[in-house]
Amino acid sequence: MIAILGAGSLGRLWAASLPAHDTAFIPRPGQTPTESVTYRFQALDGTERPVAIPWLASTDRPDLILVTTKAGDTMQAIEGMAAALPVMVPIVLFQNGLGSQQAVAERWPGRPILAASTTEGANRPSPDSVIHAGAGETWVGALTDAGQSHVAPVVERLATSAMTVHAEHHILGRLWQKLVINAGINPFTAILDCPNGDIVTADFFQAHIDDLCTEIAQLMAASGQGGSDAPALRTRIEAVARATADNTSSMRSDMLQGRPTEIDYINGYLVRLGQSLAIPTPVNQMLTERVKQLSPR
Ligand code: KPL
Repeated sequence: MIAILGAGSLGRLWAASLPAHDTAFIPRPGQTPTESVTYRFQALDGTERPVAIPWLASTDRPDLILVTTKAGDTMQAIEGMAAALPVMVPIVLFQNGLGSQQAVAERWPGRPILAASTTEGANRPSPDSVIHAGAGETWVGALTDAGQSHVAPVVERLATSAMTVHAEHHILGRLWQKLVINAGINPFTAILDCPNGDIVTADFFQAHIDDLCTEIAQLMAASGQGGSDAPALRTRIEAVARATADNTSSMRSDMLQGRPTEIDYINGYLVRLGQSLAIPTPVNQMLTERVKQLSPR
């Protein structure tokens, strides 16, 4: 059985897409919910169906854990269940940004900790409905040595969802690629309160994007993630903003719904990395502060 920690839109997408009866949601510590998690699921082709996913019972023995919590909730959520989990059960982290994944791998170096980077699009227009809004791809790789031998079986298991899943030997590099996009789009959409496509022509974006990309390129080079210069990063950021022009970014969506954002794991991660590498990151710092001023955390 696959147990999913985090019943937000991504957790519900995987729960609805994996074979029926193979998934359960993990309750929060101290919670003993009885009813299943029920929602309407709209597939890519527009068809809708009801989904009912049980909560994991104390007698269940999951053999794979997917963690789909927000980055800021991840450590505490895993702390709450790790003691009860056999040490060789693989844990796959689906968090946005960077920082939370390394923290988990450092906290449990002997466990098979894997990370996933996904471009599947899912949203939750109401508490009891989830829409698979866009087909994407998911890459899975090991963060700890103990995770290496689990990559192929986990990929095979996740592929039973009919979503496209690949093994990725350089998962950190893959997470960096996504971080660049999120760092270059999300804070601008949150501060300007606009869909992704609108940032490209905004004065505020134009004023800061080149310096932001220079900071990110320096950090990548200093972290052994080189290969991209600042103009190439800008081109990629703008291409994704245009390709997802009508999207509300996850950060803007969090702000609009009064939820904490993941800024600490996106631009905030880059600021902390800059501090540890003595690389100044004034634009990342300004964006982090502006988003924090506007959001609940
Ligand atoms: O991943 C995204 C997000 O919103 O977090 C992008 C790529 C910006 C799409 O909206």
